[in-house]
Amino acid sequence: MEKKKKFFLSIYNLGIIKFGNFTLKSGINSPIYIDFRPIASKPKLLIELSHLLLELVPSNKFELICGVPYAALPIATALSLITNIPLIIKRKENKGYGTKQMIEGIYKKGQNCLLIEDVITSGDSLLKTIVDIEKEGLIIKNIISILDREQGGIDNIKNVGYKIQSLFRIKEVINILNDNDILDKKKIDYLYFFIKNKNKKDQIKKISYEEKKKNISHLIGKKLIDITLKKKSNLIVSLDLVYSEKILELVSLIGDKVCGIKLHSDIINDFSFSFINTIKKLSIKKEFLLLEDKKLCDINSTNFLQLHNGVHKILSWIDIITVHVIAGEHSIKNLDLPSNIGLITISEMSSIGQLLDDNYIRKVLNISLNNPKVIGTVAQRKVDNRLLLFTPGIQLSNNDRNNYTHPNIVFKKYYSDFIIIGKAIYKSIDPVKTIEEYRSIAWNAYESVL
Ligand code: 5IU
Repeated sequence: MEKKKKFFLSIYNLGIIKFGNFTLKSGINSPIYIDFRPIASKPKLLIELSHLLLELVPSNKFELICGVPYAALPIATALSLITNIPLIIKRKENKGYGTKQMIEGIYKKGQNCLLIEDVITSGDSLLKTIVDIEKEGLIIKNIISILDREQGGIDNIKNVGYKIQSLFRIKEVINILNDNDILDKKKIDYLYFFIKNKNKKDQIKKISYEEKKKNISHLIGKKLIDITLKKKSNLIVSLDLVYSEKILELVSLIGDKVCGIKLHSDIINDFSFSFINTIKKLSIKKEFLLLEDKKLCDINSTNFLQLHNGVHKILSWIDIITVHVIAGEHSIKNLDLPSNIGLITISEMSSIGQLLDDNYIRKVLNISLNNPKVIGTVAQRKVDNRLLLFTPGIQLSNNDRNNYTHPNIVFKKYYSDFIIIGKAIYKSIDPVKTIEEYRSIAWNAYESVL
């Protein structure tokens, strides 16, 4: 048997492939999860792997070795020990203090580096590592991955000008398992079916509001889409103003151009239920939903108390409320929410230096998909099509300093369903003109992706 195949069978026995239902970084589900970490506990296999990798790129070609954290770290270390080529360590996140250095080790600007990745899917995490290494003045000469999930990652990396090779491809690996009768036929057929049908370049497809409505079971999610389609507006305006009169004035002007108005009721100095009655009436007359950006973030019992008590009595008037699920899935279960109130989780924030990383985001998406009260999530990336995607941090005049993004980018790049806009509207000298400008740009951006 070919050396490579034999090697694969020995690592397969370590449990590197798990079958089930897994949520990947993007929130999409996959029936397989591949994890090369167990090899780190088998020194002989690690050395064998290093020799196989060296057949792809001869060691005289590079001066440094780096592994994409964490899974590729032991592999990169083994390669370094075998070849006597120095290792550099890429941090997953900076230490948060001191030099904020992302690369550790001894190196000089201009040296060329071999980069090792364990599994390549879309190539996104690899691209982030490339940026960090190049920032240090190093040159990425070659990249090797152990397994290519054949989901477009290799092409994405090649398209931006890098040389990349993979030791195994997913199809090849399934063939090996099939040829050696390792898995029952049903599982093999399912895997072939999965890679044939789902392993497209970009697994999350842009779907229309009509299609999305079919995916969303929550009443309020469906209602939001209906309003959007009727008004041809995917705008949610955040009226972060501190006096109710100002808020009502703007709602009267722009209410018929938006699908939602978002409030922070706790910043309103003269909050009253007569204000709530008026805005609620306006929301019915002008057809928009009311969102309270409460960002509940506590343990379940406190979230429950905050929802059902307090001076703002939010459950009596909101349609949608935002939640952080930092306290885990139970924090948003059994909150005794009426069926006409939906939750929006916060997967990712728009602010520079926000602390929510890929791992956290993946877990929030998973929780969101499994809680029927959740209609969608806030994020700055594509998410599973069973969730509505809300994206804040939007302005037409964006620049590096303010970190705002143009609507065209979020609809085209993230497939956002709704954009949340604050200052651009409530600080505008002509909000009526500005809202129409945003509405038409955002609607055209949505339509252009379909
Ligand atoms: N908001 C963000 N970013 C986020 C989340 C919420 O800006 O990641 I989660 C809120 C804050 C503000 C509104 O209420 O959305 C955006 O207002 P501006 O467009 O003025 O930045």
